[in-house]
Amino acid sequence: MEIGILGRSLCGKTTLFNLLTGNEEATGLAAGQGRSHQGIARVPDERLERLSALYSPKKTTPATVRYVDVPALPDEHGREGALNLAELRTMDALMVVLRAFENPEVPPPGGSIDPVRDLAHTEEELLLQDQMVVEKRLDRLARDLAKRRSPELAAEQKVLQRCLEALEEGRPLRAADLSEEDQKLLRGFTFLSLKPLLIVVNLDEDEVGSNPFTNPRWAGWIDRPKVGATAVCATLEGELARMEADDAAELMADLGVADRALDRLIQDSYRLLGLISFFTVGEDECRAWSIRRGTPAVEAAGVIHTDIQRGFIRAEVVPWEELLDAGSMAACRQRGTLRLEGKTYTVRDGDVVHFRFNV
Ligand SMILES: Nc1nc2c(ncn2[C@@H]2O[C@H](COP(=O)(O)OP(=O)(O)OP(=O)(O)O)[C@@H](O)[C@H]2O)c(=O)[nH]1
Ligand SMILES: [Mg+2]
Repeated sequence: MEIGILGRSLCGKTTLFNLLTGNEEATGLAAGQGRSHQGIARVPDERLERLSALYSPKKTTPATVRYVDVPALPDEHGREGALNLAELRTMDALMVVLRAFENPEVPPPGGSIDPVRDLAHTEEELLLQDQMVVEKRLDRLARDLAKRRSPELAAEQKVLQRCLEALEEGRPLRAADLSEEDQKLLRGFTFLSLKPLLIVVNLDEDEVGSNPFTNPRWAGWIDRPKVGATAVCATLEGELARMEADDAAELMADLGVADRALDRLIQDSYRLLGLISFFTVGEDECRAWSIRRGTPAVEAAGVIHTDIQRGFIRAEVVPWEELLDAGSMAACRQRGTLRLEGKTYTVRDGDVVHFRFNV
């Protein structure tokens, strides 16, 4: 599962991407018009940490999110170009970085700092792209339907007309009222405005700890379906990342910041992708595995190994809190809280699972 990072030039995309993934790509004006970068972030999960403290395993493996830092394309006039939309089409979700920091060394696009304007600018480009794709397909459909009757094509035309209406009204497809079936029909178009969107405001150092979204100008942007919103100060996060844990905690206390914005950002990304985690535990490894909400046990087994899926006998399941409370899987069995589940059991977020299989 991949999240594409987009935004106007010099809003801090690469800076944030480096912090999220531990990559060390060049940033700022000196980076020039870059190419895109890929990297992986570990999803912070207190549940896994606590399970790991119980088992002291050789290895602890968290869930991950893959980020792709997609630079704006250059144009003939200067740095600020069109968004690199072709590359974003294959992403599962988008993260738009909006500049709210002052920095005299790097001029902001549009000549001033205005994150709401920049979001509108970005969303407009996504809508325009989608509208072009819809119109082209509708033209084609009209021609084909004039030649022959086809219930499938007629159904597609109907859904696309609704999409066009939404787009013309300035509504993204993620906010259009589309059924599961409609969405399945639309999958091949890889519409950009249909993808879940994480709005990230890159705060000024002076604004650390503040919530920019209380400003009424954000109304209508953040309270939409499949949209997440969070604020972060990339500079502060960079400093915290370089500090010892004690010093970082002290600085955060001084600034009145309760949690690590970067951690929250990764967790929000994970949620936006529609992912949940189940755990496997043991002396060798404690590990978080990613599945979509609603995944049956037999498919969850397949995420670990196809052999386990093929030879699935049953799943032994206990919620993570119960395992911590009892102290071991054996103790859970004694207490009667370890459940035996079959192939169709829907795995829940935070389940600790031991699969019995036979190959
Ligand atoms: N003061 C301040 N500067 C920042 C912050 N975040 C990023 N910068 C600076 O802004 C400049 C641009 O950052 P980048 O991360 O390269 O921006 P970008 O969006 O990747 O830029 P392009 O890829 O060229 O579009 C760099 O010089 C960063 O050091 C911030 O929170 N505060
Ligand atoms: Mg960049």
